Amino acid sequence: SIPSEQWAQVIEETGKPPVYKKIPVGKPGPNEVLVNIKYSGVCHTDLHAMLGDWPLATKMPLVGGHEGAGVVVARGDLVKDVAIGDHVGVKWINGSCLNCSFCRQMDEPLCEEATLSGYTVDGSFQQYCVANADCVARIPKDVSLEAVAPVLCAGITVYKGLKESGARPGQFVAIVGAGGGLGNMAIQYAKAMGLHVIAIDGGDEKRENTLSLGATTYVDYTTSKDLVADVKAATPDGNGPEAVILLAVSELPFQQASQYVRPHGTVICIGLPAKAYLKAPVFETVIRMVTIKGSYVGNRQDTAEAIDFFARGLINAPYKVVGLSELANVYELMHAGKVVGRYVVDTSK
Ligand code: 8ID
Ligand code: ZN
Repeated sequence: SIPSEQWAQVIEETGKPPVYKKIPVGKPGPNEVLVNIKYSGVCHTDLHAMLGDWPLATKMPLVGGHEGAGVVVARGDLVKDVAIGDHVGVKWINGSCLNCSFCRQMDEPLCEEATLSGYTVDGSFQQYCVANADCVARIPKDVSLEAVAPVLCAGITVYKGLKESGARPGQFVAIVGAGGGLGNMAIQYAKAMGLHVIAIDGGDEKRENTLSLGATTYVDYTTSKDLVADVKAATPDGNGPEAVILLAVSELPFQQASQYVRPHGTVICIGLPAKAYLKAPVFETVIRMVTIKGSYVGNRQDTAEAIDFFARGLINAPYKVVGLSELANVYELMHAGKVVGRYVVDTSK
């Protein structure tokens, strides 16, 4: 039976850590489901939301979280194709109108009516979460809920970014921020897609982590004397990688990438450092025919494909499980850049 109260992590003031407390369990609307969240990944986006980093207001008070994996326990009257007992994921796009010109072309992240889990609506850092039935991720029942949780944002986002880059099997991709949550997923998806990976991050722990996940080269941004030269030298002809996936939460790499991407290559911007700007010299961008573009989560088809890669056993990224009650500690570690891979919270603790 569904309780009337539940444990949650609630942000009551922007800039302050969340408060672990009991709140009422929500009720699903006609087109919504109620999901008993078992595990939720902790994304750097959740920390941005807490800190108020972006020019987009959150709801307040706010339950964060958008990598929630769980079991459907109730559904609204209009819900047909999600059953009670189904395993589903609450992802960043909680719902969208499904009828605007963006939704009609499978760009539901661009829908002006899109609701964002853990940002404009309460997310997965609670035991029971309400989500739009059309937008929950379908998770096969033989897939581990704790292991799949990070796929629901990190996995979908990097898989989409790699597709958007146009990089083909056999080519090279540089992953900037490769030791973080999105970065570890990106190494695994890139490998599964037949790409060679140049991992860029800082410190020896992330060197070991990224090389063990299958990167061919590691470039340490904290010690490299000439990062542009080092990245180019990691490709066979020295001309640089065909694609760069920018996941770092700092501005400098967004200004370096166009210098080491291969001519006619593509720079994909995904990381969202506060108040940052892209910068690239017009002359070199033109004569080297460089493409620079943004990539924002993924649509429902990308979601299904990203989960399918995982279900086939192609994606093995490390994660650490801690209790939901310990979320504030995870934010502190993440703020200090000390998280390797992903933290996943267990909502029962
Ligand atoms: O749809 C989207 N575009 C989307 C989806 C999900 C997440 C965007 N994001 C954004 C997040 O909001 C965040 O800004 O992607 C960014 C990365 O999220 P994350 O992977 O969850 O963060 P993390 O685990 O803290 O990893 C960041 C890594 O960047 C490295 C850090 O060492 C860390 O491993 N890094 C930094 I900070 N500066 C670097 C630099 N100069 C760097 N790596 C290389 N060079
Ligand atoms: Zn995220």
